[in-house]
Amino acid sequence: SSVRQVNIAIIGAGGVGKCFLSQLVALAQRRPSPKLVLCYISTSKKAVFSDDYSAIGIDNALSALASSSQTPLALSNLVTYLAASGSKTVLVDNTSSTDIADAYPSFLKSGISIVTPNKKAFSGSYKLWQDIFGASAQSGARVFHESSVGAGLPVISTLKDLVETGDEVTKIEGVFSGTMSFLFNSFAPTSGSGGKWSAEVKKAKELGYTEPDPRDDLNGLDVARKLTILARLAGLEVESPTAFPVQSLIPKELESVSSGDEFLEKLPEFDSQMEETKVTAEKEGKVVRFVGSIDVAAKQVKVGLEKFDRSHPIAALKGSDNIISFYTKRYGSNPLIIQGAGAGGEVTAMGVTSDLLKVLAQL
Ligand code: NHO
Repeated sequence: SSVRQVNIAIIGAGGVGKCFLSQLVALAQRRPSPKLVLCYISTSKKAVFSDDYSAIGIDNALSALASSSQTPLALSNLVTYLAASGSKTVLVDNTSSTDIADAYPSFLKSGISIVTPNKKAFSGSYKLWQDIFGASAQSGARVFHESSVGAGLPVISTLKDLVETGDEVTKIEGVFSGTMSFLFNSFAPTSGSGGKWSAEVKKAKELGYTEPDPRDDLNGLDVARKLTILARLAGLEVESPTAFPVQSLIPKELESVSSGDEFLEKLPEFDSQMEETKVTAEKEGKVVRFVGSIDVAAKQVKVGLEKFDRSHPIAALKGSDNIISFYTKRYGSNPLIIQGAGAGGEVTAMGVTSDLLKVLAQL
């Protein structure tokens, strides 16, 4: 690429954002050209930037944030600020904010490329999806979101390759949630008895697998968002992640508690419900798992609990692994399978960093 400098703006410095920053430090050292200039970084409360876009040291960005007294720019002002820098610019959205997702078309129309693990934009309304890719086609700004499904696993890029090379995807199925995978692999293992449901949920949160509020994983919506994204890439005009059947694992009584912490506190009172589901499967010699599937021909998407033989690849997953099977015309009855860690800061950030490399190659 002939571009000599690319400006980077980062929103979000939590579990994924911190890992992304350390991967960006290493990337800037390995690849001196184009020069990567961090010109804006913010969390929900603080920001660091200057009117002349001078470089914020990437390796000091977190301490600069901590000691900063600047507040984040309003999104419309951020678009204006970034668009006026005179350099190609990439926005890295490491939040799960809907407001930021809704602003993607504005960033893209102004020529600002986007890389993100945030699922909200791509699993929101179908209109937002069309606005995003329409704006990108119009301005030439790029948008990549590999980590919105399967963390760093090459799920979206593989599906795009299948579709763009003219294969016909008939079915996609698997375990799409690192949290759900971890929970069921440890709650209902193929051998041994497993732990208490509520204790495993707490552990998953401590390990950084869950969404900031674990209910966003347990209500099935996180998986529904991922399936919405894949279904759309496979050509289905899915209106929203609530437009198909999704099973929630949140006890009715806890649906309306105000905070994620209060939810975790009360969850042990409901352990018997999940225990019953597990025992029912065991009586059939099976284990229970939380899965999603897309039947492309029948235009059917669904998310929920299913029972599997202990020898089934879905039953035999380990840790927080995801498994995604693509059934296509070319691959016939032996699906193309992608498997590996599907949650955690480093692997999620890897997807974001590799997306950034793709944008850099195309600028
Ligand atoms: P955190 O740790 O809560 O950090 C969020 C940061 O964004 C904070 O710095 C906060 O101040 C900032 N922020 C929030 N709203 C803001 C706003 N309006 N303006 C400015 N700043 C704002 O969240 P994470 O864990 O770092 O996650 C970041 C994004 O990555 C989320 O969109 C999340 O969905 C996505 N993501 C995370 C993971 C993961 O493993 N942690 C995965 C994929 C995507 O594949 C993973 C996955 O799907 C996990 C899922 N729970 C599963 O499968 O179990």
